[in-house]
Amino acid sequence: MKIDDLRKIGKIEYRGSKNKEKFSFKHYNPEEVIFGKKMKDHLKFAMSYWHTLCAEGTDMFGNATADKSFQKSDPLETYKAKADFGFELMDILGIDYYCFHDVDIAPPGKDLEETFALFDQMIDYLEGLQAKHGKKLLWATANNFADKKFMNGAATSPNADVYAIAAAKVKKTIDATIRLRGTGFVFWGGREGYETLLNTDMKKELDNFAYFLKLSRDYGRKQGFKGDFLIEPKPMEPTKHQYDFDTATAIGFLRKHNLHEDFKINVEANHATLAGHTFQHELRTAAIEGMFGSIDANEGDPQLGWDTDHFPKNVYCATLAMYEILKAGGFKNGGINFDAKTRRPSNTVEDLVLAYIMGMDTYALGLRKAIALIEDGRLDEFVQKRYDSYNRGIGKNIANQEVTLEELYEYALKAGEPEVESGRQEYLESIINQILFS
Ligand code: XLS
Ligand code: NI
Ligand code: NI
Repeated sequence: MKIDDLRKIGKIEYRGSKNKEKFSFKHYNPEEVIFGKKMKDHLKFAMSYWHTLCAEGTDMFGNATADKSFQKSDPLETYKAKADFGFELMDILGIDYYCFHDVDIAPPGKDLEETFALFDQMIDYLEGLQAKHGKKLLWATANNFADKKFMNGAATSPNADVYAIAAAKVKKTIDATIRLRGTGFVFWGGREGYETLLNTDMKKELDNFAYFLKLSRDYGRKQGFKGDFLIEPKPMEPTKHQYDFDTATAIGFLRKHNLHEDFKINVEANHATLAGHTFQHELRTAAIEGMFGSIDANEGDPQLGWDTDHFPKNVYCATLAMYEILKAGGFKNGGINFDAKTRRPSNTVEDLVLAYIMGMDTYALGLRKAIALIEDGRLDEFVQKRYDSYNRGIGKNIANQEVTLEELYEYALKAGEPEVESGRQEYLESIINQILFS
């Protein structure tokens, strides 16, 4: 890939939904004020460093299809060229934020010390680019899953030296997050789980993991990090079973270990479906616990069934996601990170730009439609009415938690057979279609 190809495309502008110019936004109009805020502030789009600037299209059966060396051979120069390309890509798309793993931004050294020194040089470089291009760090994370040493886990490794190295990488990445004024720090536990219980002390692993999160939280707060620590749940892949299985599991774990004040959830769409949930379910679960933080926007392929990280195109799903997000009060420290990659044969700079345009337009349209649903009011009104029995009489006592089991017993004996009303699912689904397609 060449930066000149990016410059040839130039800045992507909003041209409205009828326009056929492929390098234009059809729905995303960043400065437009809707529902009290600019679209860009509702959506807070972020570029994922790993998919965009590092991944070259390899899979289990095939070699790279996209060259991301950016015409450099020296390792440090290559990583600077990656960064240059990334910041210009964000410029032409009008993306204000980015997210990275420690290993995405700098080349590895011969040992940990040299690796950290190279990392520091690249943090200086990124700090310069942020100032030059007016970009911000949404979140960073430590990649404690790819290297061979993490094959049995990192914070859940049976090997204490591996645990220490994982902790050192987290410390280094928290320091970088603070320097780059990032508002989030993510833990995604790709190897924090097990392949078989036959070799696993699950209790020890979970306790060690909780302690790891506590140490990281305490260190970050001591250094003045004011943003969110985030858990990104995923049920499986690469491990057979991941401990952060889904949002409810992660929240239970955080509460048990008294970490819930500092941690929130980074919900990924494709991880929700892998866990057998909808994205909407995961967002609602986080929101009702006051722990909704950020999202990784992507989608899976229903026929494939793993974390394929497609760029999001499903407006139905994006609408329901934005509906939940608006109802949760919108993003504060979080945003929409495109944890997504183009398909392997979509291997040009043009493909990358077109994929981001589609993803951003999908969420922009989702936002517009979610607002329309809220303003329409029929869904809210229906749900409110459906639970109306809790606003009076015995229902009110239940809602206020002012009733005994004996009182309910007496009441039930006198109440007679209740008239239970229809859930009206098909009608409600038709409202969504009406809002989406008219
Ligand atoms: C992988 C995860 C990963 C995290 C960051 O499935 O989505 O990309 O977002 O480590
Ligand atoms: Ni992710
Ligand atoms: Ni993922």
